[in-house]
Amino acid sequence: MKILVINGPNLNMLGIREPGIYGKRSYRELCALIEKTCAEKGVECEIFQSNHEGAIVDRIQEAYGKEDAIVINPAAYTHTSVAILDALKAVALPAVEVHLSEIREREPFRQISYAGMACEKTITGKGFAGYREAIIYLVDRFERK
Ligand code: CA2
Repeated sequence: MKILVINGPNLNMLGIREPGIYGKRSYRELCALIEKTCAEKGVECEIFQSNHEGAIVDRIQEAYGKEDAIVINPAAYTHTSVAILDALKAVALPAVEVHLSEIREREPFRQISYAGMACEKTITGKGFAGYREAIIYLVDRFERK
């Protein structure tokens, strides 16, 4: 099994600013946790981060026929991007949406998630642990099939 983990704009800045919302740990530490979780579960993973909406759409399309599942934190594009929603729908891979913060308790503009409409599960407000939970969920789902 191969899992694609996609992180959207500014998540590469983790640990540098806004530790009160997103925590003190760096993006490298997040990648290390993702890789460790995948290794523990015996699955391959690829991590992709981009600040560009079109690059994220391209990477989702590339997953078709290549990866088995997607974990996605589209960051700010969560709340704006119908293009990312359409790409997720087009490839129709099982996907889980992750947010570090509890978006439901934040500003009104964060209350809509377009990408989430194409995801079978959404995990919010659990910090880095949300990625771990998403990976375990997708591996268990794959193994049940
Ligand atoms: O809670 C999440 O994971 C978010 O997807 C993070 C996005 C935000 O726009 C979403 O509403 C919720 C923002 C990621 C920006 O990350 C930063 C990292 C360091 C410093 C500033 C921002």
